[in-house]
Amino acid sequence: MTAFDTIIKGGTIVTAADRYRADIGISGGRITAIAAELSSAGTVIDAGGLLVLPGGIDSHVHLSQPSSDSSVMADDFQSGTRAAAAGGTTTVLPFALQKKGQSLREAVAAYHAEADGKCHVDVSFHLIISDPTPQVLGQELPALIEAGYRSFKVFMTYDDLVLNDRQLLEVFAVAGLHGATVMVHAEGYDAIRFLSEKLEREGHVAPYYHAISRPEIVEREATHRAISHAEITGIPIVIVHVSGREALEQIRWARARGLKVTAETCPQYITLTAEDLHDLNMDFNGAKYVCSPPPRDAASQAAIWQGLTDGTLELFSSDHCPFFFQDAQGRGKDTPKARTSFRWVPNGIPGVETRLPILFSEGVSKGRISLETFVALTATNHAKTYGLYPRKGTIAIGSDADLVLWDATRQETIRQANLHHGSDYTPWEGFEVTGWPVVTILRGEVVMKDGQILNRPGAGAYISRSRSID
Ligand code: DUC
Ligand code: ZN
Ligand code: ZN
Repeated sequence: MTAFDTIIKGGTIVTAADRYRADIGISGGRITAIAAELSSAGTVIDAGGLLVLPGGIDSHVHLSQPSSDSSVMADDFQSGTRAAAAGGTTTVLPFALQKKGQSLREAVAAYHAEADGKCHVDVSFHLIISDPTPQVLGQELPALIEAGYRSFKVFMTYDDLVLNDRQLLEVFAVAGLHGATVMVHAEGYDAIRFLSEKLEREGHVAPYYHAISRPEIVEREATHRAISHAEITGIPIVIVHVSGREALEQIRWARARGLKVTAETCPQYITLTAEDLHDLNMDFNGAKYVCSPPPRDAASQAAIWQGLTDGTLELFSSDHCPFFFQDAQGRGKDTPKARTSFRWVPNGIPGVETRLPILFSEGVSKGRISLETFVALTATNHAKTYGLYPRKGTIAIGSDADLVLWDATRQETIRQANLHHGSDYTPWEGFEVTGWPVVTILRGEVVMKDGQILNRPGAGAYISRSRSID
């Protein structure tokens, strides 16, 4: 009889609080011992010279999500979770989107059917509320929150998703009553429409004008409005994909008032700028970078780094929203219709696989953030915010043995050819990083080793969630 199923030997453990040399004993998929020296296991994984981090948690991922136009997501649950595993992420939180007129339960059932038997890593769903009917607010949503769907996203823009102020307030009130967490896409619908139509009238239709149609002020106004609605209804909120200084100022203002506002940012806001949307060769390449909010400028990137280091930004997610660039069936970003206006370019970029290396390299390797902050931003804070902690997001006795063995010195160049996602491009083609995941472990089983995916689709489980930790 061996004492453990697996021992991770000789690595440096890093959590959001500390770092130390120790072995980890795993039995039944959970961490059952942490000690200076452990022996007696079925499998011993040598982590000498490596960091042992909690597996990444990416709490903002879109998979198999339908669009109102003909574009189709480049990742389903199989390819999206394969890419997550390859990038050192062991839990993803995609969205179950309610279409207008659809019952929320029906939407949730449809996403479960999409995910069942396909996932390489663990999965839990946020809901997207697009049609807050009395039935949804009074019955479906409370029942689903009770059943473990403890977070949902609302949109302040997009024709098929936008909620008006009254609807936002109603939804926030239900969240408050039943203890759910609300994520807000804060960009103002009317301002975007006004600016987009003006740009189109002026003949400014190239992808670059996507960024001009959604300036920081549009994000700032909506962030302020969302915060005010949260104050009126007395609920905590999460402002997702914060892109720059103006929204950050609103979040700091809210916190100074004692409001519980959590903020998320993404790799695109520390590495890309609006200039990337420029079609310098008239090849429509700028569409590859069209996402919302759009990437800003160097000053905004500096503001985001400030927010990451001073604790204003607590979540670093990918907002993986993968489309094809050029797809023979006309389902990607580069279509005849999209070439008539930026308005028809699907909004979103792939990033679940590259999130951790980009933050590690730009943050830890360049000395901007500590290892502990890296772990907090990429795993622990997600688990706490969305009710997965301490089962996930840390390295502790009793936690799921979700780990990533990390080579802090390995230099890599991000190349589409080496990635595992379904998209036909990466916005970070040629981007050089220092720091790379070499082994990903999900509940004690090796999922990825040296870029090879080793578990079967369906090994990833659906995780029901409890209330978040304040
Ligand atoms: N919002 C997201 O959260 N993801 C992609 C597109 C968008 O607008
Ligand atoms: Zn959004
Ligand atoms: Zn998103």
